[in-house]
Amino acid sequence: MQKEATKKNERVVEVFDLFVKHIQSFFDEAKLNHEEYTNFVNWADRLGKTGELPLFADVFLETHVLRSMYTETPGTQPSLLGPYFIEGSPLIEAEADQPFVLTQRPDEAGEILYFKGNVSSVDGHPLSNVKVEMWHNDTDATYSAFDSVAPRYNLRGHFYTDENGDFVVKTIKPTPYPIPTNGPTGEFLEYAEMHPMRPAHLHLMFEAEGHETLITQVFPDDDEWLENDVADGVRLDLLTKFEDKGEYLEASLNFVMRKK
Ligand code: MBD
Ligand code: FE
Repeated sequence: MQKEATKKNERVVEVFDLFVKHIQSFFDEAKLNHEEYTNFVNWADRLGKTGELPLFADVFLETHVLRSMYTETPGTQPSLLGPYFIEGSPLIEAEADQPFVLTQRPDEAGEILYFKGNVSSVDGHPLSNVKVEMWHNDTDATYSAFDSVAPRYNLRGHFYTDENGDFVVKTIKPTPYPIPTNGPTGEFLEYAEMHPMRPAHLHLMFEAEGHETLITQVFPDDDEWLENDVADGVRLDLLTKFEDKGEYLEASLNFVMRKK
């Protein structure tokens, strides 16, 4: 016990020292004067008080952590968890050969989307009974539980892959997402004359025995914001065609999980 606690504290101290050191060298490099320093602290205070700290971090920093972790290793590329995941989504069940239904409002606006996935391990064999968590936004571009009038878990749920590692979800097509521009995160975009858009995306999280949890996203391959996602979350192997079948759209992607 004692030993583990010491080890853990060492890691915290190591990381904290680096954090302070690098913020100090950021101040040096930016040649921040005292007034600018005070502005910075006030801005950070607003970031916290408005609840935008996770948004700012996930838009401007999260992709950096992911890229340094994974770019060279085989398996599906992870992408951003983002600020809009919430715990406690409903378990969605379905009759055999029926899709898992993510929409909770009978009149949910949007194009109906059937999304098919297969989950396998890096060694090639399919993974059955993988917990798949899925969430995405609606046609107003809002996420349930955040600035949305929809039920808390609308367009959110989890389910399990079948014996072949397959799953099919019935939902609606997600919408390109403008990050809020009226708060401390978006104000920089205006100064820099940058747009606030993320391409439309599905969020997915996979949990399987003996494997690293895979947190990723899926993007329609014709989205207009793919090449300049404000949060830089797009990876080539996460693009897929959302095929127009007349009454609905159909898309699919295979996911490959890394062993622990
Ligand atoms: C999102 O919907 C998102 O997924 C990320 C990573 C950042 C901001 C909004
Ligand atoms: Fe998102």
